Amino acid sequence: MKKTWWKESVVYQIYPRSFKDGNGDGSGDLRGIAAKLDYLQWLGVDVLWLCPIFQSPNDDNGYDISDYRAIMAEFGTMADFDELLAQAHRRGLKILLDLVVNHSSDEHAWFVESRKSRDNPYRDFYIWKEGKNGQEPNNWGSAFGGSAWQYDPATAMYYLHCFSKKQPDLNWDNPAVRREVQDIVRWWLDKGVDGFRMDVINLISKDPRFPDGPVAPGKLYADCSLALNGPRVHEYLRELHQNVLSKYDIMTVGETGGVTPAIARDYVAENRAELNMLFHFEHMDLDKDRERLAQKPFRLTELKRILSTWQKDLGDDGWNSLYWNNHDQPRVVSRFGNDQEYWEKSAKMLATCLYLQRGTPYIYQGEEIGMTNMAFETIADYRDIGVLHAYQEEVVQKGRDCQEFLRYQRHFSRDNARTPMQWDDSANAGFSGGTPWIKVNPNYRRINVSAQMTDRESILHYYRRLIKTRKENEVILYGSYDLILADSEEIYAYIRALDKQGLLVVCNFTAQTPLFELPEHIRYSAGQLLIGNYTVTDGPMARFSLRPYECRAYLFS
Ligand code: TEU
Ligand code: CA
Repeated sequence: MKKTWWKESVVYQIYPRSFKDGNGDGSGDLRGIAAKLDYLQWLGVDVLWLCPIFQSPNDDNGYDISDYRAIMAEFGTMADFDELLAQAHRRGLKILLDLVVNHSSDEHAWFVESRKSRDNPYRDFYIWKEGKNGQEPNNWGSAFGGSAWQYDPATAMYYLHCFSKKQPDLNWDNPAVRREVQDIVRWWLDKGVDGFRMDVINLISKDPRFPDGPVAPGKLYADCSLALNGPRVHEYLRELHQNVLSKYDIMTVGETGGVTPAIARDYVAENRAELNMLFHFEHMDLDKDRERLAQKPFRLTELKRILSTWQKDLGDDGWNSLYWNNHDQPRVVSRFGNDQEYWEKSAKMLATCLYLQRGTPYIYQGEEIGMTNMAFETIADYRDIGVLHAYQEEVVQKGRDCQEFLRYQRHFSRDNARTPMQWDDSANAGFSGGTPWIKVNPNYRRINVSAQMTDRESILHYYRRLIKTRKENEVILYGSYDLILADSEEIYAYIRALDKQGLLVVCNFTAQTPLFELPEHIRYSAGQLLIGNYTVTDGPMARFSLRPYECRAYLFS
């Protein structure tokens, strides 16, 4: 397996709007990020992924871009960005930008032109279709609810938007669109950025027949995700790679829903020359019934099966991204851990379980201090377009019980991840001197960076230690992975091995005290505790009982 810097890096994801407000207007910004670079360097991460910072009307918080070469005014100026990049590089930190090119904003100059007339030179930058019998061209639905087609009276045709109607899908079948995207990517790489996270990148190629899709019970439309992994997606990614990406020493990670390990290989295998790695979502729907908007029971055996399959199948060719959290997901400690009595133990355990696997770790802002879900009380507290649209559709239109709806959103809403970063116990968690754009989690007095900085036993210090431990042990970076005790619903345990070095990782996902027993076929001579979340007095590594949410990693040879 080829060794590269991005396989040995730890990525830290920043949601700029909620990270740090530099000018007191209530919204995070680039100067705010720059002010926290020392902190990030101290933590030991290598790469910062910034969610979109480009000019945008913010229908979907920057995922609707109206100028790919300009900085969103609320976040600062291009000079602020140049300064941030220089300051980051000075500290050895790399910067990834979020490339959102499946769609643009409807306020982008291309779309403003495109909608003017049927023969506008930019008409084919987007996907326009005639209606069918006075209705939408097909039954595709938008990810945020309703049809994925919007009728535009100016030209009496419909345009496709797999997300909101302010996010029209670009037409990648048009070579001029692909050239524009290449130019944008080259422009930023020439500026010195270190790579891209590519938003819904496997949605860029639509089936030219635009066939109707299956409609789930109780729904009106087919999920637009049926258009993922379309017919020409690999051709387009290879073209982008060959013409632009391959000319720079950068990293790329695709956001790709609807991808199994078998499908993933075609995107990330080394000889494919497309992407370095991707985000799959197979472990994100484990406890979520998307169709019914309900919680479903979490089964550890399922989580293990999914993550282990990815570990195995992208073993020697391809590379995994390791994440529990991002700006679209609830907080992991509230989800697969325990944000009450075992908050600290379970946060450390979850980090250990994931970040000692093979792949590049992604830490989402606040995860390193165990930030939790937020109990928003009313619909007025929410900011996410996804929640607001769902509310209209489910509660207002379909008459669904409002409390039940809010209960679901308290578990799963994207706004759980978007509350301001908790820096200290001063007003607004030290995030902003103004009124934050979204409510601060009231638990900030207890959970914040400043308190954890001074406590060597904190989650924050544990993350720092874990990152350091990864870097010091080649077996964590490049060793093989084998799940053991696959049938346990309590313990997640696996073995990593490289040459003569072995690593045993044992994690208790419960508040109980299950007994761990090393399977007999595994031989070892001596074990040394590398990291763990409880004090361990030396004892056998082959058999011990675990305390609530305990984790241990033993190095052996
Ligand atoms: O998300 C793509 C995506 O598939 C989401 O709809 C995801 O399934 C959902 O948020 C989970 O609740 C990306 C971005 O990460 C997201 O923030 C954007 O809203 C979306 O693309 C459109 O750009
Ligand atoms: Ca600001």
